[in-house]
Amino acid sequence: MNSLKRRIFHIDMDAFFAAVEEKRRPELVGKPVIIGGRGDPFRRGVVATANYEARKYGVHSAMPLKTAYRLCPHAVYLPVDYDAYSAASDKFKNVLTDVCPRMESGGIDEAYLDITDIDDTSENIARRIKIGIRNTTGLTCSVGIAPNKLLAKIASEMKKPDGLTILTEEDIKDTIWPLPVRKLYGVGPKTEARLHEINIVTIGHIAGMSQERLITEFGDSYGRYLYDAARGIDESPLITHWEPKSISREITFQTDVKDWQVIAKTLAALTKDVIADMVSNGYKARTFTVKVRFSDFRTLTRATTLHDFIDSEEEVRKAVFSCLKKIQLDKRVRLLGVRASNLS
Ligand code: TTP
Ligand code: MG
Repeated sequence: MNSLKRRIFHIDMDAFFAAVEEKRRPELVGKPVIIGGRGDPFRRGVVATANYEARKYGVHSAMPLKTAYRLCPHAVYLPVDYDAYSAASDKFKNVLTDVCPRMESGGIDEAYLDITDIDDTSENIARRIKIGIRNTTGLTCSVGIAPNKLLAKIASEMKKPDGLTILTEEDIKDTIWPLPVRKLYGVGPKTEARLHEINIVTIGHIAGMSQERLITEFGDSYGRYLYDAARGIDESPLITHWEPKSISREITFQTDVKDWQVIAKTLAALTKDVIADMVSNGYKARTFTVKVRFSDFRTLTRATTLHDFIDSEEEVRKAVFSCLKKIQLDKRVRLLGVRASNLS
């Protein structure tokens, strides 16, 4: 039985935006730092995050900046630099996929790993992850380890910052049940308010309710979800990659083209590449789009949607050229593109 149990990690970066800022501006270390809006507490905006220093004053995410200023006027206020945080996010996720390719991104600063098949102890893997992230980004993270995503996410929050928490099914009663209902993934402010109205305050209280009662209160699927979740049951798999929504190719000519023959030949070649991509990935498509950008950068797209999903060269080529026919080629062409979407 034990060998069937999954080992799921949830990794969550500590005070993420603030930590990235502190890393590149060491003079901030030790000071309260609040990131939000344009970094001006006198203008509209909310707190994206605050470092742990600022949290001591009661500042937290989603709080209006002017409230934060009332609580902590001497903090350093900084604007949100999304590009910097997303670069750091890519780096830490690369560390994770190096350790274990079965990774699901949970957002800019969090991810799940399914390490069930990796031949090492959970503690060793966690150590490697923490060291890897520290070496590549200079940042710390907190790791939760559990038999499923639901418990792993609760676990990663339990000892922040730089935490490592392992939860097993045996811990549910003592560790999970005393927590407030909001700590259960999927319970938002509305459900919390409704639960409070019926005197349900902790996760344990939810676990004390019958499935019928939960279904009556919250509907069939959400009621069932709450019944299982309160017991730490979650079979949901990691979603480790996203299916492509479309397959496309485009090309910018070295010099703008007027000759219809060249345009047609190029379009045929792009179409062939798209078909090869579709076939090798096992996709058929129903919608085909041709994009033309003229020398003056005016860009036109024309699409055609068929009744059936297709992948044969003849049919796809026919669909693509029917799109091209709808475009009046009255200027030199700078860029040409083909896209297959509506994939199955
Ligand atoms: P969190 O992981 O919720 O927060 P955190 O990383 O700042 O702090 P902790 O150590 O408790 O994990 O969110 C990650 C980032 O997402 C956070 O740094 C800023 C951003 N964020 C917002 O912009 N608005 C929000 O309301 C929240 C909660 C987060
Ligand atoms: Mg975080």
